[in-house]
Amino acid sequence: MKPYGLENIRNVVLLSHAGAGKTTTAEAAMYTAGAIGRLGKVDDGSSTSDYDPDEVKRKISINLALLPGPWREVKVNLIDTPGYADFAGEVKAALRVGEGAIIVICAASGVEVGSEQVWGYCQEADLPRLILVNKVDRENADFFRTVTEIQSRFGAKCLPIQLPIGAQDNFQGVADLLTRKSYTGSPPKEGELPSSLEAQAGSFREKLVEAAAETDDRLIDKYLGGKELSLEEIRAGLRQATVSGSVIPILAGSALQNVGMNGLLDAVGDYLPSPKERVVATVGEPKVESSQEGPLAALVFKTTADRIGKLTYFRVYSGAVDSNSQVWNATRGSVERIGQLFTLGGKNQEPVPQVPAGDIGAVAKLNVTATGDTLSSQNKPVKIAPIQFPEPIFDGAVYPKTKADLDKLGASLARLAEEDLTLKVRRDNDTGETILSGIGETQLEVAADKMMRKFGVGVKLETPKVPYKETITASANAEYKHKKQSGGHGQYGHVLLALEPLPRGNGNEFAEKIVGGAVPKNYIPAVEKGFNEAVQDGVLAHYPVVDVKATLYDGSFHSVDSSEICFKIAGSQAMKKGLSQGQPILLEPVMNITITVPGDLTGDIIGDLNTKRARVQGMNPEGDVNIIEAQVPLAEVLRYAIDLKSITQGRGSHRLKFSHYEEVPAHIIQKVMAERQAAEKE
Ligand SMILES: Nc1nc2c(ncn2[C@@H]2O[C@H](COP(=O)(O)OP(=O)(O)OP(=O)(O)O)[C@@H](O)[C@H]2O)c(=O)[nH]1
Ligand SMILES: [Mg+2]
Repeated sequence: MKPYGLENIRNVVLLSHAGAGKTTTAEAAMYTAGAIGRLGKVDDGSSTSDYDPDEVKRKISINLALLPGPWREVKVNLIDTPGYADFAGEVKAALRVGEGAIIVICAASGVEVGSEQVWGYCQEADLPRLILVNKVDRENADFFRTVTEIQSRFGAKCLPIQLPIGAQDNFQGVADLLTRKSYTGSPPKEGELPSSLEAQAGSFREKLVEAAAETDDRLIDKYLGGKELSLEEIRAGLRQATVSGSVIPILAGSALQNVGMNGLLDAVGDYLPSPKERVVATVGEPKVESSQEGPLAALVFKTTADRIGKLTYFRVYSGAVDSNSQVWNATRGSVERIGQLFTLGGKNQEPVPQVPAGDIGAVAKLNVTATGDTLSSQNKPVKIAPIQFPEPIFDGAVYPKTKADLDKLGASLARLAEEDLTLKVRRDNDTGETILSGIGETQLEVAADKMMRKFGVGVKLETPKVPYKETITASANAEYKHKKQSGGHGQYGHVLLALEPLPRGNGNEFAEKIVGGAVPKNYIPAVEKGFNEAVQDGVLAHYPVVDVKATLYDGSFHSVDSSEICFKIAGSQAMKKGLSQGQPILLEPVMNITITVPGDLTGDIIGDLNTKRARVQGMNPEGDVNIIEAQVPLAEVLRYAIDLKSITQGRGSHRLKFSHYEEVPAHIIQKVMAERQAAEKE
């Protein structure tokens, strides 16, 4: 592709509810633009952007993908994103580097939860956008019903600039409201506006002309004076209105049948902003000016890792990155060597000598650079605002399948977390499990598949264990005498311990008040060792013991047979006895949970919380949503992300934070102990 000036680049993010047709739209648009030679399909795994084996297998998008193509005088960089909520991190990254968006809405399903979600993202980012009402060819599709629904949810500023000709199995093409031309078939044949659409086209067109006129005093005078605006004037007005967000043009099409894509690409060029028209968000000073001449400023927005190495995706805002050069990573304060640059079209890499301002490129094998970093020049360092990724809310325990898998587990998990910044890895010291946290179950399953495919590491994912603990509720005195006479010299250690419960959260404490050397000073640390060993392994179900104080107050010794090991054994055995006598109980972690849901779902959420032993502590309505605060045992919410999704169809969100340990109620204890026994047998 020839080099393009800043004004002639469009970085456009495709967004939608899962499955509305983003990938198919990207495919058809790039085929129409001549950037790809063959029209691939998601359903048979041949699309350009869902090329990853995980995507082919599941027939959904998982990663953002780039599809650049020339259209008229502009270069369109389409950025296809996943619609599945688990992969929201990719959407956030894509949004950060686009100047405009296309929201795809299915003409049969209408506005869905995910449509509202991505609409919210665009509002937050103040991103100019188009709406494509896709799948007009489908059974039950209705363009006009969908437009009414869009307008009632998102406002009357959403205005069709096209109408479909026919619908469902009789869908033929689209009519342009401004030019009054029709485009039917694939590839499209140009014709006149069908007379059957005349009346509707007239009233929709009037709204567009009015919206265009309102952007400019001269145009509004002309319009109110009853004069016709020229096509150029209407387009210029609509462009300004779309860039400022006061109009959101709606288009119609069927990506699957490759119908309506010319109009879509035209609209991208005509109405969406170029890189020059958007302010670059930076951290502090200096600001970054979108320009080809300025010092380098580029943001790394994605990193992929495999056995061979890393591939880094970056977006240039100012200056240019050259192949085989050096840049300054301003985030790390370090030089980075740049090898051969590429532009990407799905998985296809095309080597290029330079990636200029406004454009997107990739480079392999960077040393220090990670997603979110800014590449700049060393004498004029700048920092571009990093990407805000969603926080992980769903945990899975990762178990290696074999010993060899165990050895490579840590390193390969670290690589995955480097690729996907919504994945976090930690070790739970209480349960000894390696915990992988993310946005949802599917994301973790994909991560497990990737570990096998990319690094050859086999893992099983399980629901994390609850870190139960044990404690006592009554004081108890316990005595243990360890005495053995076996041949040579014997073994002797004898201690008396006083156990008492401590308040929750205090931890364990060991004390001694030996008088008259009943236990010699040099053996006391050994008794404490025994104590420490015993509290690792409770008497109820082998969980760690907490909040117990033991005081060594008496004992006896033998001048020949006593040894440290004997006193350790005595200490530990006395503890075991004492714990059994102290009316032991099981403790479980209780979490603070904050749930945000649309107000009308509050009742369902509370009903569900009531089945989960939760205590609701507050409700704070804020606009349309209700924020519910509660305390709930961890054991009940290990898979809450999944429950919440099914109760709210994805319209809720939640956060969990550890609060404190609390006694497990009697009717649950038996269950926990039985599970523990079963697990230990295994
Ligand atoms: N009838 C019809 N089906 C379509 C059209 N566009 C896409 N589809 C089908 O809808 C399904 C989903 O299409 P995709 O392009 O994968 O949708 P997506 O939005 O990229 O999906 P995710 O990335 O997983 O969110 C596939 O089976 C497509 O063949 C269309 O215009 N008409
Ligand atoms: Mg897709």
